[in-house]
Amino acid sequence: MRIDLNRAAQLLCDNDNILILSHQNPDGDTLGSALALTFALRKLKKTVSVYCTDGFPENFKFMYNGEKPCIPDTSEPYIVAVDVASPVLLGDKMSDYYDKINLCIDHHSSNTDYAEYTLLESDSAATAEIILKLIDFLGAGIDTQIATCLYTGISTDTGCFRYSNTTAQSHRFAARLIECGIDFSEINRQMFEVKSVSRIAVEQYVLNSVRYFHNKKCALIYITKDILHKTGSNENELESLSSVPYQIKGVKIGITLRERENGYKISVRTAKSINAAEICAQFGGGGHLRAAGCFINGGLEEVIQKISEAADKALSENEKLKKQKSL
Ligand SMILES: [Mn+2]
Repeated sequence: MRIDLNRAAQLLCDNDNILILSHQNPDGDTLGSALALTFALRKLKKTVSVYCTDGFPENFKFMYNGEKPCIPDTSEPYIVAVDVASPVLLGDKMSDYYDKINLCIDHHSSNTDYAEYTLLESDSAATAEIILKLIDFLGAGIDTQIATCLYTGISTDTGCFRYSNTTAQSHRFAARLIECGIDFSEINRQMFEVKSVSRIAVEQYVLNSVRYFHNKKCALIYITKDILHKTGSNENELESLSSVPYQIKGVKIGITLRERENGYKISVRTAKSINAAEICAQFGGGGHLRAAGCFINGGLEEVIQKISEAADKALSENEKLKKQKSL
């Protein structure tokens, strides 16, 4: 059942033993939201545990500050999921909890309404924005630690206030959190600039092997298992790498290949006038107008040829259309 902020605050007030869950492969928003809510509820003298199936990653240390992921083994807690659009995102090991979520707080319009109660605000750029409002309703107050967690959630989900999901509210909340005395420049440095040695090594490989097609209007990068092995990096370190080819000036189709069992997982980003989902649909994939994905069976060169031909065709058709329009 969908509920509003007031009702969600009431439900939290009515329970004293609370477990807060983040989604697997945690990002700044799910962890920042879970930790901020944990710290705020403890200020109201509640017993609160916070858990994520993949633990708390090292790069978010400044948020959790010694807090450890924990599921209480005594009593039945009131279970709250934050930033979790679907129960499977809690992770395989959490399958016992899929139908036991009492309250879900989320901003994904794709939320499957799996929880008993759902507080959903899809116009919020981050769940952390909803948590901020909820903490206000609860009257718990926002200290520097809570502000650090909330700011991290908003900043990471908006790509440091650059993505189109960023709203005036995101900026207003950020301003308020900055007034709490957080070290926002260090947070953003940690979240957007600092990279591990192995990540830099992967980038080096990838940038050295960019391929261009169709008068450099299409750029393609690939990450093979061999590259991961050579650089000592893992899948988690590849985040945002797929935006690299589309960053190149003049490129209208950016393609990223990642090696999987028997083939390559492909992500396609496109300029406004080109349909990424249409390109991927030719290979049984899909997605959005400007960002889509698919899987192609085969070896590296074979897969590159197939996807680059599809891109080439899309670019040619687009040029034809443009010509017709200008005639
Ligand atoms: Mn989020």
